Amino acid sequence: MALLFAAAVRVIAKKFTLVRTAVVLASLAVLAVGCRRPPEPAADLSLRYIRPAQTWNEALPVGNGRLGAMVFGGVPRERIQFNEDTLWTGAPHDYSHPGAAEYLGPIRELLFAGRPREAERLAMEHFMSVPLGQMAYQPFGDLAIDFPGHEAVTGYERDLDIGRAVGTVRYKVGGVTFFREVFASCPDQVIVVRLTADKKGALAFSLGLDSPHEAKKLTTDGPRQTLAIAVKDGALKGLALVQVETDGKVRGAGGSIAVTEATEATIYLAAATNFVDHRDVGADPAKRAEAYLNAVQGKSFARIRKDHIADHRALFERFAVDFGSNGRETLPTDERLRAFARAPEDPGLVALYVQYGRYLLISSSRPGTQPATLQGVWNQDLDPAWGSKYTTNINAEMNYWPAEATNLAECHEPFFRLIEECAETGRATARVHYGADGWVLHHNTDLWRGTAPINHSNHGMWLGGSGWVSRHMWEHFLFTRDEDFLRDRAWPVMREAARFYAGVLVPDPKTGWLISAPSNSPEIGGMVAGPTMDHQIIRSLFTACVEASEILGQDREFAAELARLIPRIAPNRIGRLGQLQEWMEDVDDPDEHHRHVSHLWGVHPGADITWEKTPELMEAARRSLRFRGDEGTGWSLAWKINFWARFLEGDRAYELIKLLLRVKDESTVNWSGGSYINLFDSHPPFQIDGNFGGAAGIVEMLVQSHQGFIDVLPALPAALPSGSLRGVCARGGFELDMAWKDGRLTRLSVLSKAGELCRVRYQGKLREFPTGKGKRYPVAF
Ligand code: FUC
Repeated sequence: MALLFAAAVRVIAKKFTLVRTAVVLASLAVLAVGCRRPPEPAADLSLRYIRPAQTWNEALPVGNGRLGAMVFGGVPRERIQFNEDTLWTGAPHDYSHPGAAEYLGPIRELLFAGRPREAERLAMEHFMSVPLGQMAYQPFGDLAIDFPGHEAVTGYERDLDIGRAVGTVRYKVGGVTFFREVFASCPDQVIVVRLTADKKGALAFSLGLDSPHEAKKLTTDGPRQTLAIAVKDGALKGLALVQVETDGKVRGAGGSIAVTEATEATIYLAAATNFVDHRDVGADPAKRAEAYLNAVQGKSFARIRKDHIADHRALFERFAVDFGSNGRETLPTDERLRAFARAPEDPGLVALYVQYGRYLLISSSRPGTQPATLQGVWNQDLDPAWGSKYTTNINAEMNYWPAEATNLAECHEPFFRLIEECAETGRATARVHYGADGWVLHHNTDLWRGTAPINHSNHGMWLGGSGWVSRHMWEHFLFTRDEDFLRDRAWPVMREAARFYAGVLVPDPKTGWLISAPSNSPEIGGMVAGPTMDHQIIRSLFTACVEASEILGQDREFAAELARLIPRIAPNRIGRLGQLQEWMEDVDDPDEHHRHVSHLWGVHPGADITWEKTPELMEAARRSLRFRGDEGTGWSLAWKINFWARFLEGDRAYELIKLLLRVKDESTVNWSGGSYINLFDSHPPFQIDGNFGGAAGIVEMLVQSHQGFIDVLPALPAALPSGSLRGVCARGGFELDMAWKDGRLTRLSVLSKAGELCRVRYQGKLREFPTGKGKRYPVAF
């Protein structure tokens, strides 16, 4: 093989110029690599279609955490709409409202006097973020590729193989097969488009960059094109570069690069901005983009592709899920979704949804990148829904629900960094708005790490954000038992978040309980004193702090103070309808079908309300969820899957899965969730949280570990009678492999990564055994 390869290289070297030789070598290397490539992941991990995307929500996402692109797969024009995760409106900025703290007392007094609308008005004048809103995530640009003569094509297919993170397009024109591959490489930090024809010299196309930003400048120089842009409202600038390598002829002129008489061509797209961090925008985008592009010049396409696939698989293949098949995986994904709407028996689609959530997390959140926004890393609008920011009263957190359990803890990292940065900026907000120590995050943040209350005091005053996000760092510790992480990163964040709440809880004049005020119960009921959710979050944070201080042997006095406060915080209460009260007053409306179900936080993602510990509260919470009903936006449906999983009602949870997989088109305007045909979650519009929350919820039906033991198949629905899971993580530093058949567990083994005592429960039976680090244990029931 090696000899043949060398001989071929010699022959070819005589025939072609140096540049062309490099390209041909690269393609030979593809063949060589192809021979040695390990077996490909299961082929049914693909989304596939027999038509190009007509709209953005039909296009297919690729991403490397920093760069994202939506691939339309069009003929005769391909559109690749791309993003870079640090391109936002705005500039480094402190959003605090000077003098706000003076109004905290008066706002509280109005609330306690039963005059909430006046309290809201006073807060609007003196207590809100400056400016009132936060900044928006921006699209970067479009790469258009035109294929003259490709109007009438046959045998068209496009797909996205989420096991390898490669999108492909294939079709024929006049007997010639044209093939495209697109991926976003994390090791090489470029988006790569590979074009081939199976007839020598038959490939011809022209390409050009463009951008929706008004301030843009395009220059073409031979095989390279440069697009420089600047956002309208803010300090951020971007630079994108495309470079074509081909065995054909290349001519760059005017706004485009034309390639003719080619058999293959590779397009590299690099992009960067001047963003360094939330305080610094001093980088040089051109230098950065050029460095990315220069770094791939000496590397063959085959090598780049191989490294990309290996990098993706290293994360993706740590976890596997199989629910069996009914043969529908051969259908195009849009037809498959429509078939599911008619007959929701497609266990393979449910498994694909879990893996797609993991694919999206790997593609939008890698160490060193920004966390996944409301749209991950994918957005085409200058004015995206809710700024495509980070809403912390559910959405940003939900994005990270699958991270630990589905074995993608690294992908959690960007969120940890955001939390640490908000812990910095939130210190100013705590001081300026509350005269308090510690840090606070209200219901939203952005690239600049805004932490003050935004939009309107009837929902933006909610102060639970810092408590909820801090829990993510604690959860990472619970899953990994990584004490270094707990000491160095989680503890400072958790402790200072707790310090803020310890400083601002106030006695309720009516009941004497410590409550949070002013606040909101997201996003219903306007400004209130003492929403149930806040108390659940604060209690859970304080409890975690007491435990962490014990483990670390640090800050014991502070922990003791928190321990004294815990029993004084307003408890969960059961109201007149047998419901879990959402507020201090028993005013829940059983006909309220609001998408937020915040007072059930203690059921999920919190862990204080369980059938074991607090069955009456669990019953009341379930009653509240029944009142709220099933319908909701995508993320609301996803949360309800998790709730029903915790209520141990698998069939009920499956009803919500059906709604989440309900096929949606662009014309959907009412706020009921579902899936677009590219499986993006529909809020509507597209919002990625439902993808992540849905994936996490399906796993929560199969493995739970929030009660001090691992519960196996706690909410298995009749619709998933047989299946297997590999590499699913549980708290305590455990990783499980398991299978079930006809609704019964048939195989279970537990890998212990931290050497802790293992407690596993199946159908009420508990097994308990000590473990050694790195050892795997079969468990029989
Ligand atoms: C909150 C939710 C909306 C949406 C937005 C991003 O305002 O109530 O449904 O998810 O965040």
